[in-house]
Amino acid sequence: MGESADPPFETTYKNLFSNSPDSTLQKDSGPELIVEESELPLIDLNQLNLGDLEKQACQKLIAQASREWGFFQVINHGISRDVLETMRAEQVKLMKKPFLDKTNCKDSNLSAGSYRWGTPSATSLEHLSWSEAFHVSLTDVLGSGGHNSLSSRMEQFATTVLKLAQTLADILAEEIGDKTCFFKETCLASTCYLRLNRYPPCPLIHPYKMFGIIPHTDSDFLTVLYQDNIGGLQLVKDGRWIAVKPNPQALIINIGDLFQAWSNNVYKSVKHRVVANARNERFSTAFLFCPSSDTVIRSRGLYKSFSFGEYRQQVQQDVDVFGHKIGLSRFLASRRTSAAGHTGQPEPKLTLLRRHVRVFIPHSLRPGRIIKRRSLGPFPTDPVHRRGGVNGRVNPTMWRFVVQFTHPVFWGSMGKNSIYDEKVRRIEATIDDGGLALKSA
Ligand SMILES: O=C(O)CCC(=O)C(=O)O
Repeated sequence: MGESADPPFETTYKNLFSNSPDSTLQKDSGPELIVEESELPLIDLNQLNLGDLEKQACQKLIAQASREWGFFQVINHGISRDVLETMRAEQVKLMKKPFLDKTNCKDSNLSAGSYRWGTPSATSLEHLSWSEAFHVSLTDVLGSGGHNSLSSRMEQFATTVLKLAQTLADILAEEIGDKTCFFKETCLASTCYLRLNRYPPCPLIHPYKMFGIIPHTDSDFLTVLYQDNIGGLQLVKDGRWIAVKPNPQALIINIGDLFQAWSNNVYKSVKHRVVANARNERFSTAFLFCPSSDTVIRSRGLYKSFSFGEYRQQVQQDVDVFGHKIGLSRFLASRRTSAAGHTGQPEPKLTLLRRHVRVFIPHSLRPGRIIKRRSLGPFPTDPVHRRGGVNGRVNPTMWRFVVQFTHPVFWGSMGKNSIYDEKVRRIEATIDDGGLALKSA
């Protein structure tokens, strides 16, 4: 009998299934994931090659869709069917390998840690992504000279899609009055990523109650997505989730967090998710248009300047501590103006009350829990979290807990979340008028 290609979702997450109230498993309850299907704005990029009028009209459509939807589809995008289909064939071959070979990145020449599946920090079924992916830095595949067909197909796909991404980014910049070389200088083949996604069928619970990928925004400038025709991608439009109808001729483009910050919120990085499917597996390939880590993203006022490296580190820290990404709101300039001492303005007065504070121990950092580091951790002095990416166990005698202030007035001195390490088994927080006392036991 051949070894299974599917990750062991059911055994690894059995506690989530058994802890889930029966109601979550039933059809009529749990998150409502069946939503109305809609056509994304469809833009014919051939218009860019015609006269000035057609070109300008096309540029305006791209900017309008990025402002109003954060998502659109393009046809006549210049990526040949052959490049797309051969990429997909190699992706399918890779994903059909035995699970253990994928976890070891065996035979694929990809860096250890490229393979991800499920959601290690999930504490309930609503936090679980029923999918597996290779998250590939293009430095792993560039100049591969065709040393295996997977690398050479990825290189061919990525270098072609990069040109499309640069064209779109330049248009979006020009449409907000900033004709710039910024994207050509900072987003290079070597700084971008490919994400090869597979969504195995999910026969377990009522499948349309399960996420293939949980709701998120992308942490890049923009994403170019090549999906098959199974469907399942959904996004938020005007406060409602809508389902994207697959179009086999089109590539999907979506704005990421960096573009939202860079454009000072003109273009929208919109939440999206994928819904699991009971019968069919689904594949998608995402090209993530990213700058180098030290590139500074300057917004025109709404956000403070931050480097891409800082952004990613903050996202990773939030995922470790809270189990989910917090994203751009971490970098709002107004946070700085409310911080003590930065503005010279007196801090608004507010008495600290019970409702302004939450004290908790993040599930992902419970004592003894095994964690797998993927990148530079937020707590570099802790042996588990030191630089370089190691697997380890959270120190079983040391508890990390978080005091979260829910009102920005208190963020000045402490930050929104203050993290403490204590040799304790119990934390008690006493909040009296104007004061917070933490007692450990
Ligand atoms: O598979 C899709 O349609 C979306 C993929 C996605 O959101 C991601 O890879 O972050």
